[in-house]
Amino acid sequence: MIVFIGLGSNLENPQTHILTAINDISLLESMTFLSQSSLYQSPPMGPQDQPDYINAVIKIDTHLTAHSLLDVLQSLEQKHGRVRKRHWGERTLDLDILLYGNEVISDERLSIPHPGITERAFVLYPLAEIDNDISVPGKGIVSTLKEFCPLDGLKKLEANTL
Ligand code: ROI
Repeated sequence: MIVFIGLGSNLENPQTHILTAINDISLLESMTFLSQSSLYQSPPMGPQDQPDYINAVIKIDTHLTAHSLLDVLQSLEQKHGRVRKRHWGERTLDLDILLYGNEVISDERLSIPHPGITERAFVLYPLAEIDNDISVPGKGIVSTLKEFCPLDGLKKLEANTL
């Protein structure tokens, strides 16, 4: 299954958290790393009294079910000492399953496609950088969705290495 994962961090050197998380994921035997977007910086969505976020999106291939993949990603978040201080507040590492093939999944643990995709520039622009033609089930094509989504201060970072 082709899967797109969104990464976000705004605590304790966020760029390092994102880059090491991408590296960790690329080393997992349960998935094949296919490609990644650039790193992006964006003002916080939610409470404004928190640092800017670093965001990126990666594309993988995996035989894991969406729920097994979520387990793997959540243990990686824990490994990065995930702290979540408040609702919509700062976090060391956030890993979201954005798209799981063309499947629509809705239960207590998962909402796929991720409900924020269409409104969040920090998800949509990195997705479009990987592939403009990605289809979001029930929503449309990424390049079209992007036209209706203002940048909201999103900036592509030039240096993407540690
Ligand atoms: N805001 C930005 N810019 N980037 C994120 O990854 C992000 N993640 C979140 C909330 C708190 C909604 N705000 C965010 O979970």
